[in-house]
Amino acid sequence: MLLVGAIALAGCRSGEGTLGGRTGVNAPPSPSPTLIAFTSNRDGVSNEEIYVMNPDGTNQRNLTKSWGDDFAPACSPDGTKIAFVSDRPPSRFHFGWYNEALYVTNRDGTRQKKLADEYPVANASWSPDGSTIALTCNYERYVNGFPRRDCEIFVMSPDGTNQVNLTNNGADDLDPCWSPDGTKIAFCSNRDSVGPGSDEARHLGEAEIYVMNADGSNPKRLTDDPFPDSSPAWSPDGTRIAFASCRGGNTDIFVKNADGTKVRRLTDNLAGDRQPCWSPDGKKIAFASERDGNWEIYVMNADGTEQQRLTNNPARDMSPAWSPS
Ligand SMILES: [Ca+2]
Ligand SMILES: [Ca+2]
Ligand SMILES: [Ca+2]
Ligand SMILES: [Ca+2]
Repeated sequence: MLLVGAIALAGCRSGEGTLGGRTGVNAPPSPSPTLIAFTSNRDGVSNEEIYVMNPDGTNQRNLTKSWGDDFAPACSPDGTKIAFVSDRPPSRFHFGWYNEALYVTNRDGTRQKKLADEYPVANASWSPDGSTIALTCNYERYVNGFPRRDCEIFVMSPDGTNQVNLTNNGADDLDPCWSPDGTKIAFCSNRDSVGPGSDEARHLGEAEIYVMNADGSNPKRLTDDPFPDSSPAWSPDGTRIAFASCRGGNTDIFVKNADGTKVRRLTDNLAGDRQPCWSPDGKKIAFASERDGNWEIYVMNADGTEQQRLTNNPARDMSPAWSPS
């Protein structure tokens, strides 16, 4: 699939398996007009699609139905659109690959439209007022005359114009997530563990969570531990940031106050648990877990209780994105 986002998806280098048992099955959450978008390859092993479902796991349906891989959904703040990444042709052809491009679709799958393919895209996040999209690009720069790629966070208008590189350094910067007040962007980077050294060094670097102003200024590190931290997700009330971390020996979901204090572990099992995503009311967190032997979408209360599975099939179901309406 994609090369970008490698540090976020690389997981722990040891100790992560699929040995955890299933969590108890509890009553499903109450029906809600919101939906959860996610990625699944259930309709073809090598072909990812964007799906949506009700927050209780019912009515799962394929929105994209394209020949390429479609992944990394991000819901617009008004709930009408879903941005996603796709490598379907036609896209910019570069170094023997079609660039993964950023697309947008209505939430019913109609009007799928390409927004940006200047660089391969990994994922995106809408600003709370819907005026800007932040995205992870696999940026290409030339060092000593040779091309070298690293992840950068760009912002752009929702029509794909006015692209600005906010990070612009030789380390990987990815997984942007806007603060609910729109003034800040949380992201993941290995900038403090490795510099613009070899590609091997960069991808083995220890990713941490950072927060910067929405114009890219004043980046501050939120986590500081020797294990990869990734996928920051800002709570709707702005007080907390959920993220995935390998600090427990395998990937689990943690939450920290947005000022960096008081870390708390929400999942605790031997399998991978990743990609936290808050419900619009802040009461629940959806996430991807491999605890039943393959990736499924789960949901839990924001304190980690009542973990329950929403998808149930042998395919890979990941990248939940909860639409605000
Ligand atoms: Ca597809
Ligand atoms: Ca960078
Ligand atoms: Ca785990
Ligand atoms: Ca599955």
